[in-house]
Amino acid sequence: MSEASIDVSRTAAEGIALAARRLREARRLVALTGAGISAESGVPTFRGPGGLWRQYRPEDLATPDAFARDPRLVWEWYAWRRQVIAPLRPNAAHRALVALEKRTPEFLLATQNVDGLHGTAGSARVVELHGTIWRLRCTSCAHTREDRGVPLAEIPPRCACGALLRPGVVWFGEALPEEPVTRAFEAAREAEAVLVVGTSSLVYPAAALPQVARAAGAFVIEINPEPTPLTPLADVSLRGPAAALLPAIVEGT
Ligand code: BJW
Ligand code: ZN
Repeated sequence: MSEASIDVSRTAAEGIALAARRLREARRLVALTGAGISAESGVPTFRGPGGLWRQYRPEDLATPDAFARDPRLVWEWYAWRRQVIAPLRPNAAHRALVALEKRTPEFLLATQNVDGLHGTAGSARVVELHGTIWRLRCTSCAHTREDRGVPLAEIPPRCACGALLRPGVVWFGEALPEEPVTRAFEAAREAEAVLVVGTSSLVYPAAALPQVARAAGAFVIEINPEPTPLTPLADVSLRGPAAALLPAIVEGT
């Protein structure tokens, strides 16, 4: 083994120990998760190798204009994703966040994911910043409904009022749901540490959450196999998959 590789592994071990200590000491914690935390469960990420955006253009599928132009095409994409996600199970990273929540006095998990796997794992203090793929919302009246049916009974699905239903997710150019965002940013301003797992840190306003926490004095821990725009701002950036690293820093505390 070269000297360089010995150095790298020692740095990684030190990073894990430091992250573990800061998580153990923090009484107020915020975790921000993205698609990468569900990657090892089998959920496709958006960007990067095999990411959803490599095959599809977001402007064709994840915008209000796209839905207005071709609701059937957009619904076929969401119906396919619902079918992919439905049988998938939470992984060790989701479970580590449940353990962290249980032992931390003030904890909030803000997720950008629409797959619902944090809830399935048992996380209770969760806000879904980009909504959920398991809720349908009417484009005309106030009706919403939880629907885990796979496949959907009709595409595109319709409300009893006759109007189209849409996926209960947040598309580009749409405002995020107010209450979850307010809760997340308030918690970020109060947090002693913020744990950022499996996100490219490219999509705003979610990407601003760790920046806000850091400006208010929080210790920033990032877990990601790749560097991101957040990496230079992080106090510890651990390079690797969440399902291995997250249990290590939670159980190592
Ligand atoms: C692993 C791993 C493993 C792999 N372990 N890690 C400022 C500047 C420029 C633009 C803007 C700005 N502020 C707002 C904007 C516009 C826009 C935006 O951010 N654009 C940028 C792309 C430039 N934002 C918006 O439009 C937002 N709305 C808004 O700002 O509204 C303003 C408004 C106010 C008032 C009235 C009206 C409007 C809305 C954003 C909605 C995003 N929606 C999507 C789709 C959701 C529905 C669906 O699922 O179909 O959300 S886009 C997509 O990206 C999805 C994700 O939640 C989001 C983030 O992606 P994420 O989670 O980071 O995934 P990836 O794939 O990008 O990254 C995965 C990462 O995991 C990688 O880093 C891997 O390395 C890593 N990884 N394996 C750990 N095993
Ligand atoms: Zn309706």
